[in-house]
Amino acid sequence: QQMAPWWKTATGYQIYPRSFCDSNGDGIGDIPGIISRLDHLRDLGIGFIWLSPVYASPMADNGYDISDYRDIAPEFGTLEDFDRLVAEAKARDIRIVMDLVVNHSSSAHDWFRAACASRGAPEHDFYIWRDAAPDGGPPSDHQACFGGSAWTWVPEVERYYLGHFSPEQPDLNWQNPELRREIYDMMNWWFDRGIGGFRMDVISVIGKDVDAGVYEEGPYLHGFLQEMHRETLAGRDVVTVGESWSVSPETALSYCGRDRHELDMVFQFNHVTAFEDEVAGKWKPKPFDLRRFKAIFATWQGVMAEDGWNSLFLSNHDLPRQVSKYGDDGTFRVASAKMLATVIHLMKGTPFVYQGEEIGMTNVRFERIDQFRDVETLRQYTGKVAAGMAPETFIAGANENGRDNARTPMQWTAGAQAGFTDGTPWIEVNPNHRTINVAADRADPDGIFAFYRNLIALRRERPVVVAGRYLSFAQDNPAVFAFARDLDGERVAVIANFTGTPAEFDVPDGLAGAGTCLVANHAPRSELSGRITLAPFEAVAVLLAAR
Ligand code: TEU
Ligand code: CA
Repeated sequence: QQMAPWWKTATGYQIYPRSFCDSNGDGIGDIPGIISRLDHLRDLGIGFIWLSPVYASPMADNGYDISDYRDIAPEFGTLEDFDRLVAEAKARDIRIVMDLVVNHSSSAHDWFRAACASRGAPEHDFYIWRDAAPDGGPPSDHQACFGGSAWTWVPEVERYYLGHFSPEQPDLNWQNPELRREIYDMMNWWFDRGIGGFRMDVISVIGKDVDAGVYEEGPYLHGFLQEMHRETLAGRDVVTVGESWSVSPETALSYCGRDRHELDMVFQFNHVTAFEDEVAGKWKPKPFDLRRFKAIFATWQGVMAEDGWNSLFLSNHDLPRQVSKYGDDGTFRVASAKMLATVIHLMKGTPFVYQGEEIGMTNVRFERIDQFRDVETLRQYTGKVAAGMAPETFIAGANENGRDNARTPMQWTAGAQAGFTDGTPWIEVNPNHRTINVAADRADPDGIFAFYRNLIALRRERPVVVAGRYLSFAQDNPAVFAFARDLDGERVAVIANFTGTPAEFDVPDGLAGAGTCLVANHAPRSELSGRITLAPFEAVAVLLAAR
């Protein structure tokens, strides 16, 4: 029997370095700070860290704008610090997965500087240039993700360049083979330093056909990914996760099917975008509907049943805090944080925990625009308020769905600045750190951290959690998420109440039986049968005795 690769039994943990732990009092989290907290992650039981970008960068988008792919930003540390992180993590059985941001570079990259100086420079073609429209305006009306035109005029070369995200993030021209060679060499350089893989930022955009107006999942995408695999990934024991906001159940296996030789898995956002407005996006959320949410997960579990592999997450550095978004960050904060974790961690795939999630950190409530730091929030604010939106309305939306919710500092203690820094943090700490913090949660045997540790250990120890077939139940129930996992005659039944009120639930035949309670955030249950009453946000998983 073939052993599952390490990344199928491991749980990932995402670190947003700027907000994790500051070692030198400048208010910015850094690599020595991460090293000082590795024992926290070892205790949690994770197998790898996805490290958001630590490369040299002017930080227009907190490192998703890279000016040197082979150096570390001074505020985060040095290459020696990075090597030490890899070694110290390895000593704790943790691998370091880096963020690969190669759809665009920073406008401060040497390549871009050369590209702007002359049309004749070899680097000019590393970027995407178009002539002005006949009226002198941009070549198309394509809008940048963070607001405004995606095209910026450079007088020296008398052309516009594409910045699909922002002008500080000029898109790299993947059509240029020398550019691709540079990227593959750089990836190999990091692999040779001992990293465990890459999370690939907006990878579905690299194959774009700009003149056809096709940005997502363009015609060149899979050719590039297959070439990248041949040139860097083949034969290495690493993990790759491609981020894609456009990937669908129909296209998913074209990235991670076993015969594709591209990626191991994708981060897909169908469960996020389903509740966003088609035009206004996350700034105009739709009401949550558990039936739709369950159907999306069931579809993805089905797509990856025999081939490919799912990544499992509700949170990252671009999303609101999951307990605020899908649970209850007031009365039932602890119960609902555990309930959400139960559902995600017991599906088939590789779960990703976002820093602070393991102690139930919540959204923050800012009152003034000057408290926000995120480039997307600030640019959208300018655009939307200029178009007539009331500032309070925008701020309410940003407090609900904005990216800074995930970026307030990690709450280590109840003390000053949550123990994140001895100085002034680059973004305010959430005042609720006085009650919600690592020290308090870890001191509680019934805390959220202890619960996550149990879930993560279950995945390491029980093959049914890794490889079991996923079966949906009670799909029409608007309050309860219920499923089973099956492997070699073993069945785990999972039942979760997604609401803050008690839920009557008729246990379906497939989930009924007696056995061992593996997970419970309420009184443990070892028997499931007939009509049961689930407490608010109750979640339970029972390993049913053979039936
Ligand atoms: O995000 C991809 C992306 O499309 C986001 O802009 C997303 O639409 C937005 O965050 C939703 O609010 C990746 C990174 O995760 C993000 O942090 C970067 O800003 C972005 O790429 C550009 O590199
Ligand atoms: Ca620092």
